[in-house]
This record gives sequence, structure tokens and C-alpha cells, in this order.
Amino acid sequence: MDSKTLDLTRITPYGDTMNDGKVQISFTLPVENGEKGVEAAKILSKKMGLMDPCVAYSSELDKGFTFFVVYGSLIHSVDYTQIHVESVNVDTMSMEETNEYIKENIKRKIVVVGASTGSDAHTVGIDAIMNMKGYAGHYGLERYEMIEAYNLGSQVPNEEFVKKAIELKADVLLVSQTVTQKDIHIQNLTNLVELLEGEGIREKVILICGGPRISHELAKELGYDAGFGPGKYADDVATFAVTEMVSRMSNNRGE
Ligand code: B12
Repeated sequence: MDSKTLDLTRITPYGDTMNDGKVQISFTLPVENGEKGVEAAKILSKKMGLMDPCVAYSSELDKGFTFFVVYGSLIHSVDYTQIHVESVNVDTMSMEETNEYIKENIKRKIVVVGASTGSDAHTVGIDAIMNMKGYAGHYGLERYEMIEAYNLGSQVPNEEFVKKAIELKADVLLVSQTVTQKDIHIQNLTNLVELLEGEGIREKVILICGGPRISHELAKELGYDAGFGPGKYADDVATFAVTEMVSRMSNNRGE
């Protein structure tokens, strides 16, 4: 490939010239910082598909642990034209439009209960969606006139979350998961679905999860109605939830 033509069937990272494949990666190896460690980082980088790897930086993190930054040219490319991504397909409404939509179609306030569940202590994600102040210029659900929003905070056990959902007669459940180490999010999200099914309320709620590593595809696989990751805000979530509620109401009426 030449250095000017963009070929979408074979895209590769851009450094300063089209198709140069330049990337920077960083990782830690459990070895001393020294020439042998640098060589190990280079060999590993080549195995990862980097041509001419150059260790730009190495530093001891702790005794026997070294952090490396490596530059190189990636030998791989992807066919961008063949990529299909499953994403939530809604035209996001503004807060005012959503309030109007609820008034016209649901004719009562809807109840949304959210939390960061299990052992996850990260609250910023769920707050971004729910807090009155909102996030990045998007007001959170607490500000919506037609939404009764309950943010239960973080480290909420699934059992307690389900109990609250029943007590508050939730229409929509929002679950945030940030920590994904050892796939803890998968276990936790799956356990929640099982508990909701056990209580016989899974089909009565719109079940939505979100977090930095949550995709719509993963959410659907785990039995959720939708999943939202970075770059998604309260208005996206609210639009999906209310349009899904109304579509289920019409289906139940056999329309
Ligand atoms: C702040 C922070 C903390 C704070 C949290 C404070 C708090 N009150 O939340 C503190 C210091 C407590 C913390 C602790 C830990 N953290 Co921390 N933390 C972060 C940090 C720096 C920022 C996260 C954040 O707030 N992002 C901003 C929000 C707005 O983004 P977001 O969550 O993606 O949310 C958006 C979307 O994802 C989506 N969304 C999120 N949730 C939901 C929910 C729904 C329903 C919907 C619809 C959408 C949605 O909407 C939001 C807006 O677009 C990240 C690194 C980073 N830079 O991202 C690490 C990070 C998340 N933490 C990490 C880790 C490992 C930990 C600890 C385990 C560390 C430790 N060993 O003790 C502990 C966790 C303890 C626990 N039991 O959970 C790792 C997670 C790695 C992984 N993939 O598992 C990260 C990535 C750091 C890293 N690179 O290693 N952390």
C-alpha cells in the first residue's frame, strides 16, 4: 500500500503518514529493568505484530517489575467495510421531548432505579446518568419532570437492588459496572438477571446496564434490553427506556 491512499478494506493505524501502522503500546513485565528486560519487551512486541519495535521508555515499578513503552509499526489491518456493530437504535430525544412523550404515551411518571452493583465502588458512571446536575452538558434523570429517579449508589448487593426495585415498583432498572477484572461484571450482571427471573419480574422491567466496557452486544447476550458505554448520556438512556416501554405496552395490547 502506498502512503497516500486510504483503503477501507485494509485500514491500519495512522502515525504521521497514511498506512504507516504506527502504534504505541505500554505494559509491565515481571522482570528487572535492564538490557535483558528491554530485549524481552521487544521480542514480545514483535510477537504482538509490531515491526521494528523500539523501547522508548522503561522504568522500574517495584523490585522485579518494569514498565515499558514501545513504538512500532503494526503488521495487521482490518477490513472496515465488513464490520457490523450492534448498537441501540434510537433517535435521542431532548429532556423536554422525553417528558412530553411520557405524558402523551404513558400518562404517569415512570420509576427508574439505578445503582452500581455487587462489589463495584465506582459511582461516577451511574451518577452521570442519574444526577440532577448531569454530565457533559446532559442533565441526569433526576431532573426529568416525568421520571421518579432513585440512585441507590455503589456496592449495592443484587438482592438488595431487586428488593428495592419491587418495593418502588420500578419500570426501569439501571445497572452500572466499571470493574471488569476476572470478568466480575459478567458474573454480577448474570446473577442479577437470574434473581429478577426468580422473582418473576424480569419481563416487567426495562433492564439496562452500562459502563466503560459494556457494549449493547454484550448486554443483549447477558439478557439485558440494552447496554450503554462511553459517550452515552441520560438522554440516550431515557429515550431508549420510554420508547421501549411504549412499544411493549402496544405489543401487550396486541397492536
Ligand atoms: C475514579 C476511579 C476510581 C474511584 C471511584 C470513585 C467513585 N466514587 O466512583 C476509586 C478511587 C474509589 C476507584 C477504586 C477502584 N478502581 Co477505579 N477508576 C477510577 C477512574 C480513574 C475513573 C472512572 C470514572 O469515574 N470515569 C468517568 C465516568 C463518567 O465514565 P464511565 O464510568 O465510563 O461512565 C460513562 C459510560 O460508561 C456510561 N455508563 C456508566 N455506567 C452506566 C450505567 C448505565 C445504566 C448506563 C446507561 C450508562 C452507564 O455513561 C457514563 C457517561 O457517558 C478509572 C480510570 C479511568 N480513567 O477511566 C479507574 C478504573 C475504573 N478503576 C479500576 C480499578 C481496578 C479500581 C480498583 C479495583 C482499584 C483497587 N485495586 O483497589 C478500585 C475498585 C474498588 C471496587 N470495589 O470497586 C480500573 C478498572 C479495571 C477493570 N477494567 O477492571 C480502572 C480502569 C483503572 C485502571 N486503568 O486500572 N476508582
